[in-house]
Amino acid sequence: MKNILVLHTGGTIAMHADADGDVETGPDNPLNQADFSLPDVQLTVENIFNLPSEYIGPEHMLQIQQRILAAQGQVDGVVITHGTDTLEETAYFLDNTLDVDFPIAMTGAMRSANELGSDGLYNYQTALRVAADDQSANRGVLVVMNDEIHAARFVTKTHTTNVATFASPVSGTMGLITKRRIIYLYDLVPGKTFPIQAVSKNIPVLKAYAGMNGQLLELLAATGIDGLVIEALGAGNLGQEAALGVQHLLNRQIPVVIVSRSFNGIAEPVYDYLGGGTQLEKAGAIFAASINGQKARLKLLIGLENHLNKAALNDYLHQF
Ligand code: DAS
Repeated sequence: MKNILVLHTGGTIAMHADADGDVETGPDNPLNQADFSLPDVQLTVENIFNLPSEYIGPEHMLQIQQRILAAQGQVDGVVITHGTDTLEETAYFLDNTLDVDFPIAMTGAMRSANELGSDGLYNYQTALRVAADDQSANRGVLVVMNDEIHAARFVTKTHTTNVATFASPVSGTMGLITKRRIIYLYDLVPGKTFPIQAVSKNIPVLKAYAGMNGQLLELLAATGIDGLVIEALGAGNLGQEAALGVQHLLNRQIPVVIVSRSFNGIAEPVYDYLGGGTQLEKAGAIFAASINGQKARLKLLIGLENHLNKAALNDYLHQF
């Protein structure tokens, strides 16, 4: 018998559409009336929140992380149901701060409980199957949606409404779910994890664009932020004025992390001119290889909360 802890947090999977088709939260999570059972699986269900995931922040992620840590030795797996808008961020936060040997599977829905073609109950059942499968252990946090399994490290929401919204552009889908099987296509080298007790750092994310100047960067340098993530152009480049703005932050010892605004690929220092990645790195900016801005922000937050020095922060953020 596998004992699976289920943590419901809210999101579309827990919502319903009203007569006008507007999707809203309700007092009871429809999943609590889920009418299916899995052989040899016993569920312990907790409604930890009932929030649209736009309302979920690092403090909520920390609460989920602490609940899972407290369950060690008592459960064989965890399923978290969550809104899809920030699901990848909660998954990534947990993937970087939990070192547990049981599976953690997150899922959500793109259509609410009473909409035609609702995907919530189906995704919930497949997430339970994945969490109860021995193959799913020691793979980090998994995102299970639409008969696919994705690693928290690479998954991202790619479509505003499509049930196939979650994809892993850099690595590809990690696993497939059929009516009878759970199939893993590859393993990942385990990533480094850190403990975390607080999530107080103020770290904005800025998307670069053609003609961006240094004004916002200089304002941010003066406001006392703890770090900044820039979704830079191409492989990790900025215009000349923006590069000078970055220097203001670095001069104040404020860490600046560079990712790419491109949907796919690896950010790395290539171009050796003012604003080019090579000169940004020489000036002290840190490149985060394979992740998007929202994930780099959480990684920098975890690194700063663990008081990592520049070299350790560099290694942690460079980690693929
Ligand atoms: N309601 C949004 C959210 O909670 C979308 C969703 O859940 O799919 O993230």
